[in-house]
Amino acid sequence: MCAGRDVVPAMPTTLLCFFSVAREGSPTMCKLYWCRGTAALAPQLVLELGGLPYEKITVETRKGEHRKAAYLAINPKGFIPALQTPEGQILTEAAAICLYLCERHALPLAPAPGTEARGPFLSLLVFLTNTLQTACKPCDFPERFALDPADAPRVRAWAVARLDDLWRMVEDHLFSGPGPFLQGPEMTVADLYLAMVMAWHPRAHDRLAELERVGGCFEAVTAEPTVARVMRASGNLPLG
Ligand SMILES: N[C@@H](CCC(=O)N[C@@H](CS)C(=O)NCC(=O)O)C(=O)O
Repeated sequence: MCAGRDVVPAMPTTLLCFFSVAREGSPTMCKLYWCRGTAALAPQLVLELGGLPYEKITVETRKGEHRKAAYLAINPKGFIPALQTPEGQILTEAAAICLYLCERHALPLAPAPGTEARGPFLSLLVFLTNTLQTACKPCDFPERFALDPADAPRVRAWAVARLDDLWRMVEDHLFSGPGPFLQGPEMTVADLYLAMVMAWHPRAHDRLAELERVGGCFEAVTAEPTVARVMRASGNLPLG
């Protein structure tokens, strides 16, 4: 069940804007199944930075709408986000949706296949989604990872410590080039991912202050006006 629908017009951006503008209801428009504070933010940022018109369909996880039949018919895994392409295909997995949009619309938010930067970019993005993003869940829902509900606080403490180790790994090993972004002066989907996942950190302020390169990257990503607007609107900025 979708709580709300709004059609998001193509946004002019300081960075990119290559697309023919589709009208409301146009068959060229994607649908993004979205909820505030979720991994839907990354594909939303790609859509917005690309100036792509899309229909945003809100699925309220707090009301359990992601587990109801209407949404399970879209994504049987019951996770947000999902993207319906203009042809009607349903895509899931936030990072895959981001890559799909970049490829389909030749967005300069990812090094092109065949370039030297492409392999390291894929390694970064898969680490961020597969390891860092996944490590956030036991911080947010420790009870799901505890056999005994009484253990949830200890599971959470362990999960936050693990998250901190992973962020230290990003700081010490994953940046290449002069910054401010992970691969140098060009912002990619991996940087959007870094900002999204950091914004979920229960002690983001502290981490950003102590991790110089991560902090610089977060600042550069969120200084981009389209990113700042979207993150503010979805409650990811200012950091809590
Ligand atoms: N691997 C999936 C994970 C998606 C995911 O876990 N989404 C969360 C919101 S960030 C969700 O739907 N949570 C609902 C739940 O776990 O019940 C992706 O990256 O798209």
